[in-house]
Amino acid sequence: MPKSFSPPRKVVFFFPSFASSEATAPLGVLAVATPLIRAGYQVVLVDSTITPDYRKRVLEEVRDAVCLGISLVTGPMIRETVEIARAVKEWNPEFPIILGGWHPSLLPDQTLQAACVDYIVRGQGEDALLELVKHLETRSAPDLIPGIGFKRGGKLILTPERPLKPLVEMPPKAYHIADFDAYERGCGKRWAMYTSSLACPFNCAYCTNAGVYGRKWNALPPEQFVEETVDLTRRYRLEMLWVVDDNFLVDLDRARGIAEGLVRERSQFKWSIQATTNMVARLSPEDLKLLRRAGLHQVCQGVDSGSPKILQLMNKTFQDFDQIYESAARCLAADIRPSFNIIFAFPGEGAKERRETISFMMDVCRRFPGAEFWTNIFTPYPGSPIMERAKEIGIEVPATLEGWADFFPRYTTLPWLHGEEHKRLQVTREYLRIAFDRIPIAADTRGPITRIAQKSISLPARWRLDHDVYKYPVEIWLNNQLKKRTASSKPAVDAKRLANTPAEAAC
Ligand code: B12
Ligand code: SF4
Repeated sequence: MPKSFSPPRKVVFFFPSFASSEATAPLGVLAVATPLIRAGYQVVLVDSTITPDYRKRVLEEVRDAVCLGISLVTGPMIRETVEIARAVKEWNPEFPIILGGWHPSLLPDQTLQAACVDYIVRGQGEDALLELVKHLETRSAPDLIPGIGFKRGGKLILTPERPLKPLVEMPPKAYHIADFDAYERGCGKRWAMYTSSLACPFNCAYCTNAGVYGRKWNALPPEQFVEETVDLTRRYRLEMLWVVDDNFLVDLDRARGIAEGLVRERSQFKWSIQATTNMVARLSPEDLKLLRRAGLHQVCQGVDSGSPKILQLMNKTFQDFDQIYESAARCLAADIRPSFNIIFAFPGEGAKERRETISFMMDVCRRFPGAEFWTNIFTPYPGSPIMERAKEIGIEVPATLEGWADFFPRYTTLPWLHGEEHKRLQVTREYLRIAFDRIPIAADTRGPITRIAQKSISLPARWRLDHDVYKYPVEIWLNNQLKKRTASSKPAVDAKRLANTPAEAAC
């Protein structure tokens, strides 16, 4: 007897671009895809970074799908989120659109208020999305699905929070739905992200993490880390993994176990981690050498300010300057690159504190060649402790989903940092970029002449930073000319159409 044919049940995901050539597969989407695939759904991912005609692709793919899921963080990703959601609604106002990820998790009501959004998922999405998709198919009541939001009769309804699950109970991510060839064409490197722990025990004033994952750190055991990462890198021929854990080093024995396991397995890939400086400073030189032998090549650390006063205001008294210097020295001795982050213009930072930070950065870079700094201007994100003081510090909080698209210091300024002062800080940051080398993820496509020319302007840039002089910024003009020689815009590659994903594949 011929088998009866039922069309594949399909869920389409859209990942809006964050306008970076350093893109790789979006881990949030890969995470929520697995339970769907295991339940027999076909999953299609359209990532705008590697799909120039993303709008057309989404509109084609949704025609025979159950719903569209979009993953986003606060900021410019909202622009394409709204563009795509509106385009789908124009085609079919009844077609369900679900938003998940950090922004909807932190601002569920406001996100749901947008006319083009039907459902939001708060926090971990693996179980919630599967239950929601099943509800869409059966038309059962969504009220009993924890951790979601929906609309009924013009009213917004948020169901009770879904308790957080430890990472070890989560299924593996569906890496096979990602087109690593296309990401490699855009970035020049073949790499992926990997999560091995959730949450962070600290509570920095600008950080949103506690709002989504709480502060109870939990992690995968070393054996699972080793087995999964070795398999992943071999299966997809990846040269590098960025372990996106907030604080990889909370459990030192686990870190040692991972390093020993990778050495035993003769793993070939490089990896980088994020950890607080106090945790890094706890590692002995032997620990760091072992981690290096296991492929660790970079430790990203949020130093955030060179001013003790600002660190106090940031609630970062868990780290001190000795630990930062110690961390730089020990990492470099083991041939691991220490990458430090700085946040300028945190509320309370004045000219004196900014100078302190710049002098501190210069001192670290001079004493520890090879250490690098990445700087940002403070952005008050929803869900962070500082945001509770928004009114007091003069921040106008956007009232709509669309309003958050521009809520980003590159496009807006802060009440205490605007006009000439804002310009001056941007010029200072540019000089910091010129003064000391930083190694991005994307392949370095600079020719030898560009490299030598950039090196030669680093000396006057350092002089300017030492003397706080930024008038007539000729070096910046020169650097921009040099950058034009190697400039790459949003990668013009199209992801190959992903084959229908068989339910039993890979996860
Ligand atoms: C990797 C990463 C990036 C990468 C993204 C790469 C990529 N391809 O995704 C890059 C470097 C580009 C990036 C950029 C930025 N990032 Co970022 N990033 C992260 C990081 C470290 C990991 C995210 C991740 O993949 N986690 C692993 C996955 C599995 O977890 P998840 O994302 O939470 O996903 C779960 C749920 O959220 C949910 N979910 C996610 N998507 C979806 C979709 C649907 C449909 C559903 C139902 C559920 C769902 O289910 C998932 C599984 O449980 C987080 C910190 C963190 N600890 O998560 C910060 C973080 C997300 N980033 C943040 C920020 C602020 C930024 C920037 C704005 C920083 C900046 N100032 O430049 C930029 C955005 C730039 C832009 N143009 O928009 C904030 C977000 C704050 C906020 N309110 O949104 C975080 C939380 C860091 C922090 N502590 O402040 N980031
Ligand atoms: S240490 Fe990092 S992840 Fe932890 S609370 Fe502070 S900023 Fe957030």
